Amino acid sequence: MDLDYKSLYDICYDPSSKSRSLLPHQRYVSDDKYMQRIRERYPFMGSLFNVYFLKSGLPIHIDAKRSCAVNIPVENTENSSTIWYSHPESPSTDYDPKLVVYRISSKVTEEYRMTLRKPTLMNITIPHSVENRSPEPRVTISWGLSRDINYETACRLFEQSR
Ligand SMILES: O=C(O)CCC(=O)C(=O)O
Ligand SMILES: [Fe+2]
Repeated sequence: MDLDYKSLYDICYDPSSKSRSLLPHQRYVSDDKYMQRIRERYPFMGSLFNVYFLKSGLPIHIDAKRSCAVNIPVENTENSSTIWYSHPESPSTDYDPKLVVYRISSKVTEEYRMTLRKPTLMNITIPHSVENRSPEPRVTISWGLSRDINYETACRLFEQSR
């Protein structure tokens, strides 16, 4: 994805868009010309995206209502990690309506960690968390794909639209 980071930064810091959204971190693509333009090129992107200002991070979770998302670094991701976990049996989950995720309380094992430095397609049906070690908020856009598109299909769609 070839992106204009100035536009994305402005979207994250636009105070007016918040009042139109469903939850504080959610935004409508239809509210922003630039996001609409990206969606014209990648029509399989969802109609909502999340703007995350994370202080310490996100708990271990799998996402509800989305199977994969493109995460875009906007500010201060350098000192943070996205961490992926495996679980021995089916995990016990608690729905968190504020974050729209299932928090995972059962035992998991860290498998992989990465620092978000460029737009990255993530399989968010696998347990994951975010750790921000910086004192400043970590600002990102997490743009889910249309709900019925799984990770393998998403990889293929991006491959085809190059
Ligand atoms: O910001 C990240 O690295 C991942 C955020 C997340 O949990 C998600 O997009 O589902
Ligand atoms: Fe997530």
